Amino acid sequence: MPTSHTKYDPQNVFAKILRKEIPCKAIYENDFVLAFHDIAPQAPVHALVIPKNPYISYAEFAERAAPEEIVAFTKAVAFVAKELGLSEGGYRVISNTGKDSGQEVPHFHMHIMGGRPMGFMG
Ligand code: DGP
Repeated sequence: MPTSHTKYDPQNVFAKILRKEIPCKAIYENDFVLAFHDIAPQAPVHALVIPKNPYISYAEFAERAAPEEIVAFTKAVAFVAKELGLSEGGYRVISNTGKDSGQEVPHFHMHIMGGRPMGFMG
């Protein structure tokens, strides 16, 4: 179900991954972010990058995160895409924000998808 949370839910699945209560296939980690493979990939390569701090959505991240955190996050997305071998073929980054977008996990995350040609939406 798409989420319409207004208060951060510490029991969301990505919060549990950050607390290592459930496993993930990690790709990269630094002080600000964790990157891991999506459990239900929509492309040959499908990774997620999440901030370690608790933001519900892109909107909240953009509004509340410190500039150094935003810079670190942005650079981590590009770094992970490169590490996953997507530099040459290119890739898509997308973040669903709020219920109309279909966002399911109420912890801000950026999808990185690549490894196949993608149409406008799918
Ligand atoms: P969104 O619809 O933008 O909220 O995308 C949530 C993504 O999270 C979706 O592509 C599936 C992925 N996902 C959900 N639960 C888990 C999990 O437990 N582990 C991993 N690695 N990914 C998950």
